[in-house]
Amino acid sequence: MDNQKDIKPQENNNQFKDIILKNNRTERFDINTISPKIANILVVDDNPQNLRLLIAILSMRGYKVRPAPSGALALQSAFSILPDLILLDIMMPEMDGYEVCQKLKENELTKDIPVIFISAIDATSDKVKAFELGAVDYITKPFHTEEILARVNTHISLRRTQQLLEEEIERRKAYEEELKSISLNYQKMATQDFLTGVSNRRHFIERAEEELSRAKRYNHPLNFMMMDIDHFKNINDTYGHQAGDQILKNVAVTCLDNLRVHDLFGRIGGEEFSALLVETSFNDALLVAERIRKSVEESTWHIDNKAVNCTISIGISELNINMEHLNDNDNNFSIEDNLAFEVNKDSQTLDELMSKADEALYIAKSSGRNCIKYR
Ligand code: GH3
Ligand code: MG
Ligand code: MG
Repeated sequence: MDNQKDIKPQENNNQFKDIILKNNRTERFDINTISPKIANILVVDDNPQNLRLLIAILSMRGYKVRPAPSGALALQSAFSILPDLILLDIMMPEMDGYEVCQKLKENELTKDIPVIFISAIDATSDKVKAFELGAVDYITKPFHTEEILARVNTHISLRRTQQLLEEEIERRKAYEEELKSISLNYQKMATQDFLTGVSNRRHFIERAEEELSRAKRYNHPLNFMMMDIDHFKNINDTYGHQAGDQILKNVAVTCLDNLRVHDLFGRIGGEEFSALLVETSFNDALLVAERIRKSVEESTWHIDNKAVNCTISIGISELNINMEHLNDNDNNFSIEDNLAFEVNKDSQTLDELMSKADEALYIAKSSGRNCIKYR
C-alpha cells in the first residue's frame, strides 16, 4: 500500500455488486446506487498546518470534515457525532494516535469506524502496530492529495457496503422470524379447534391412531370417551349463540382439568368432545368420566349476567387387550383363548372404538342424559 497505484477502489466495490436478494421483501442492491450521503470525516492532528491542509483537500471533494487538534478532543468529537471515517495522526502530545484508536476500538459505538493513520513514521513495526490496533490503512507523511482521496474514498465505500450487508442480514433475520411465526400459526390452525383451542377432529384422530397402535403393541390398557353436551340447542336458543360458544369453551376447560396431560382430548363435532385415556384401565376411565360429568353438572357459568348450567352425557369404549398375565390362575383361560384374544385385539380399529363409544353415548342420551354408559 505504498503508493496510490495499488489502490483500485472500483474493483474492491465490484465484489459486492451481484448480491441478489431472493425474497420479495428486499431489493437487489448495487454499490453504485448507494445513496450519495455526504460522508462525515474526523481529522485528528496536533499540527494546525496539517489539519488545515487535510480539511481543504477533503472539503474540496465534498466531504463534511471535522477537525480535532488533540487525542482527547478527537474522542469527544467521535462520541458526540459518529464519523464515517477518521484520519488519525500518531504522534501527538498527551494522548497519541495509538491510544485514541485503542479507545475507539474498545467502544461498541465506535469500534467499526474505519481509522486511517497518517504519520511521518515510516517504520514497519509502527505500521504493524497500527493494523494490530484495528486501523484499516496507513499513510505516510508527506502525503499526496490524490493518495489521501483515493484511500479515503475506498474505505468509505467499503464501510457503506459493509453497513448495507449488515442491514440486509438483519432484514433477512427479521424475515425468517416472521416466516417461522407464520408457519407456527398455520400449524396451530391445522391442529387446533378455532373456538376452544383444543385439538381439532383431524389432529385428535391422527394422534389417537398413534396411541392406539402403541397400546396394542405393548398390551397397554386404553379407553375411548365420547362426550356430548345435553340439549345444547336449548342453550343457544335461550341465551344466544355467543353464550353457547362460551359454554363450549368452559366445558372444554372442565374436561381438560379432569384429564391427565398424556390423555388426548379434542373437539370432534359441534358440541361433541372426545378423549383417549392412555394407560388407563376401564375402572379408572369410569372414575374419570364420572368426575367430568359431575364437574360439568356442578358448574354454574355467568354469561351476560345470567347463570347458565348444563350437563353432558358420556359413552365409553375399551380396547380389549390380552389379559393373560392377569389370568394366571384361571384354568378356563386357555392358550387358544389368548390367541383368539390377540387376533381380536389387533383387529380393533379406532373407527370401531369410536362407533362403540357413540353407541354407548346414544344409550346415555336415551336413558335420560347426564349419565355415563359403556359398550
Ligand atoms: P342432545 O342432548 O340430544 O345432544 O341435544 P342437543 O340440542 O345438544 O343436540 P343437537 O344435535 O340437536 O344440537 C346441537 C346444537 O349445537 C345445534 C348447533 O347449532 C349447536 N352448535 C354446534 N356447533 C356450535 C358452535 O360452535 N357454537 C354454538 N353456539 N352452537 C353450536
Ligand atoms: Mg348435544
Ligand atoms: Mg351432538
